[in-house]
Amino acid sequence: MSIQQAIEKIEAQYGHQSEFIQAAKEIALTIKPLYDAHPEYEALKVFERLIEPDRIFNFRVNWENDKGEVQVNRGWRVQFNNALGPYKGGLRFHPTVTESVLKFLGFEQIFKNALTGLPIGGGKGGSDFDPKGKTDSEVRRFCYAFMRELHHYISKDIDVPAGDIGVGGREVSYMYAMYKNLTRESTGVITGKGVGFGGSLMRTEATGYGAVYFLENMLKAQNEDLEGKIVLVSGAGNVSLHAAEKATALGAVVVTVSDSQGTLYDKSGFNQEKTDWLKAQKQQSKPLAEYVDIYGGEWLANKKPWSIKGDIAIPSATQNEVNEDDAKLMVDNGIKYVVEGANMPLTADAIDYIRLHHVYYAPGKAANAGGVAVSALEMSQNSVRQYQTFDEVDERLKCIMKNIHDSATEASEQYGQTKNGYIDYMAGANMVGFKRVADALVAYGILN
Ligand code: NDP
Ligand code: 2IT
Repeated sequence: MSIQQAIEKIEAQYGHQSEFIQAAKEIALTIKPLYDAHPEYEALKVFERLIEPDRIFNFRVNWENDKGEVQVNRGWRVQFNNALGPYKGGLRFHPTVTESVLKFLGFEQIFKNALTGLPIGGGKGGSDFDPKGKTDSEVRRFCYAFMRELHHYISKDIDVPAGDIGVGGREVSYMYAMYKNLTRESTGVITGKGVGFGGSLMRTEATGYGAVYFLENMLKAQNEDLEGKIVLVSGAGNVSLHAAEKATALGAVVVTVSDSQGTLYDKSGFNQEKTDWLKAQKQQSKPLAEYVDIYGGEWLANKKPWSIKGDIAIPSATQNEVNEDDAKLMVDNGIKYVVEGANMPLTADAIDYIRLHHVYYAPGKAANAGGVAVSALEMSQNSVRQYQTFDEVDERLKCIMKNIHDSATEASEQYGQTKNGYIDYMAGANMVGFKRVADALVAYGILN
């Protein structure tokens, strides 16, 4: 079965899962030169096998709110592919979570994890639970109830979850506590734990910092650096604020962050004091708009950041937040580099538009792989029961992001995707990640 036929098959079967189809098509479109060079892939139906998750667990979560009322949510864990190692990937708690969203995230995670060069397969999970407006005790009861179900399917060598949207250190701690309570194991089965009870230093910062390390490599390839560059960041969560923090530390001027209510624009840039304020504000679920009363700048209610002039965009909120009109705005406003902090923040049309206009484009699979990479380092620290220092982890992260950058560049050149000096990071990264997984599947025969 050709790649095209495999796509037609999932469109017929899962046509309603638009996010998953979008992610599968993106890979399909870019790996063709690699697939054509390896007839064994088609002979063993590697693509057709890879687009079907190994299994999906789908469960009900009952919990009680503060009034003692019973609440019911849906939970999932998608174990997509474990050719390279235990299933690995985050848990998302957000009302927009569906099986389609988790399948797209799990599918992307396979190739992202392969790109890190570490022994981890791909998975994702979560719930349609909405943490907004919930008290701490409600979040705690939900996390306990969620893990009471999930623990049946995970273990340190089988499947190791972590955080994602709506799941940070607090939620990970509650879930880890319930896992330990039920299994009586201290194997560190979820990553992103608190430092001091199994967590790795730098895991909190890793995704945002890693994205900026990737960007540094992209700039270097064009004989540029971050000094004085104007950066637009979207989102105001874990990834966004750490990307903003690292870009600022390296000399850039980050002028926007945003959330579901609008965009905060400060043309003088978010220095460390302002970034710390933003972190504290979001931690307490308070409005970003209050920033203006303290530090000045502008609050653009219900607006995205892309109408502002800049050199670099780092969309770091959620999938499909940048559509074709936004992409046009980016190009018109001078953006030369787009680095995806989020997973699939650009629609397919937006990607086409910016690539057509030769904007350097780092797909999430490559650019935001630093988070899961440091999760894998947390797993190895848990296995040997020793901690690494902040600087040791930071050095490993820099090295991993450089390797991803360089291997994607090399593949873009090798398969003729670099034209007139334009490095096609999307094609390059997809081919490198896909090849590592596909070669393992070929070696295994038809198991896996
Ligand atoms: P957080 O929950 O910390 O922050 C999410 C941010 O995005 C918030 O500012 C939130 O706004 C905004 N947001 C979320 N959903 C929407 C939406 N539907 N519309 C508008 N704004 C939205 O999540 P993370 O920072 O962890 O994750 C952000 C992205 O990065 C996701 O795509 C995630 O998959 C990806 N990612 C995360 C990694 C990690 O290690 N955490 C690793 C790799 C990728 P508000 O506060 O108003 O809800
Ligand atoms: O999308 C992602 O890579 C994550 N949310 C992090 C996954 C992980 O296992 O650390």
